[in-house]
Amino acid sequence: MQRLMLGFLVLAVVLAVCVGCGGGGGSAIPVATISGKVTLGGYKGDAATVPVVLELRKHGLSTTTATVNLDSAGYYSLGGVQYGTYDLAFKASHWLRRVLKDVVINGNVSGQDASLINGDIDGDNVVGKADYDILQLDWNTSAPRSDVNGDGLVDLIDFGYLMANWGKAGDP
Ligand SMILES: [Ca+2]
Ligand SMILES: [Ca+2]
Repeated sequence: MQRLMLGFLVLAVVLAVCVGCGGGGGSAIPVATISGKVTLGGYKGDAATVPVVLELRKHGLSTTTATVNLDSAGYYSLGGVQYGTYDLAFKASHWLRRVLKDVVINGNVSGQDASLINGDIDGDNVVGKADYDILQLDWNTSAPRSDVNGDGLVDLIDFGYLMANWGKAGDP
């Protein structure tokens, strides 16, 4: 009888271990938090009001997209990122895309900083004529899409940023 009890006990332990290690088919990929600072070029407004779209392009695998909120100093943090090697693509409304390549995540990673170039009003990742056309339409208004420097008015200063960055393209 004791031997039978012992047998059940061993069986129970084996089952418990199996549930712990193999229940999900071994698919539990560890996750980490990435963080850094996004510099919104030429922006006088509050960075905390500008959502940044962060694409996590996992090499040879999927791409997931998250929207990160900056604090007023431009810092962000994103948790739940599966371990792996990624290209991190940052894009915000009227800024060009910036891609940080070959970022290895095998634990929490800080210092993933991106400096974004301003002036892409229509969001096609190039600063040029199409952006100028929209700026003209919004001239002397407070339209956020064309208020490139975030001072509340669409004027010569915003036009100046377009001129300064004219012809530039973001990372693909
Ligand atoms: Ca554009
Ligand atoms: Ca402005």
